[in-house]
Amino acid sequence: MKVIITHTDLDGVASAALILRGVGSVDKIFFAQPNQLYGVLRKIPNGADVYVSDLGMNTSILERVLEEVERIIKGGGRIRWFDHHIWKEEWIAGLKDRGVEIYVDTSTCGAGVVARYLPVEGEGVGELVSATCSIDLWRFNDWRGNFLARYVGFKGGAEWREKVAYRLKDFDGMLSQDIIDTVSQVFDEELKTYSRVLREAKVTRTAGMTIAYVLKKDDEHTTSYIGNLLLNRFQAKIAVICREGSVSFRSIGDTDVSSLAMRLGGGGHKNAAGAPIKAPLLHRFLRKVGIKGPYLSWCISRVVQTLESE
Ligand SMILES: [Mn+2]
Repeated sequence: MKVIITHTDLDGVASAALILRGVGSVDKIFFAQPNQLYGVLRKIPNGADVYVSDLGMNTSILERVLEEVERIIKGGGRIRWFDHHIWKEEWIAGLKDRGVEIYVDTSTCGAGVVARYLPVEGEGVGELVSATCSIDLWRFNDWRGNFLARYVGFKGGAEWREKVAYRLKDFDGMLSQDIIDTVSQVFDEELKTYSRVLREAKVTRTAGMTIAYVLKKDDEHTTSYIGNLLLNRFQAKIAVICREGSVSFRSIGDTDVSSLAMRLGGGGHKNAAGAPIKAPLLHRFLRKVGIKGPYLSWCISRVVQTLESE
């Protein structure tokens, strides 16, 4: 059995597309958030041929992930892991000890790591990597990335993402009419989201920094744009995007949010990171019935406490 486990965003989907291009086809593609990785690994049978991409590690899942990869490999399986997030040396060593072939390279995006180390070559590969890194690394230097990120974000769910991965497998650098039409629909919705974010965002100050924060739904292709919007509009050092089950951080320049995320049990990059969070049941319930205030206050107070406890 051959499977891909990858992140849910453009980088994850593009990584899957490049793996498909490199290996032909697979039996199943799992799309996961970092905190869902362990749950997915548990479902993988012994002896499977597994490709993991664009998914980092964090201390809260490490031990359980090690157990699962050991089980899969001892059963005759093979695991190749491609990532570009910040890893501790001991995490890499732990996986290598269990036989995982791991490639971590922070100089590119997840799709770039797959292309470089699987490796995958051919027409359009460099273009797909460039467009993907443009969004994922916040370079914004390849306009096609803006289209592809929205194409991936058109619908939630694994079915759509898998369809996109197979479509991008043969990406030749051109945007098809189908992509352009889908993206224009997405963009209309997005503009509504941005106005809502600016209406609902709040600002707090701690440790001499302005922090802008907002609550948002689970669709995540807009996270970086919302982060950028909050940082700019409120002249904030850190933008905090709270959602059900997780929180994302964005910053500019020297402000490092990856250490903040790590202290909350997550991880990421210096200017873009995230962590799992679990609010008390009451707050989650109120949020579900449309009373968002307590959830957002709880989320930002967790972040502020963590920043102040440095
Ligand atoms: Mn990525």
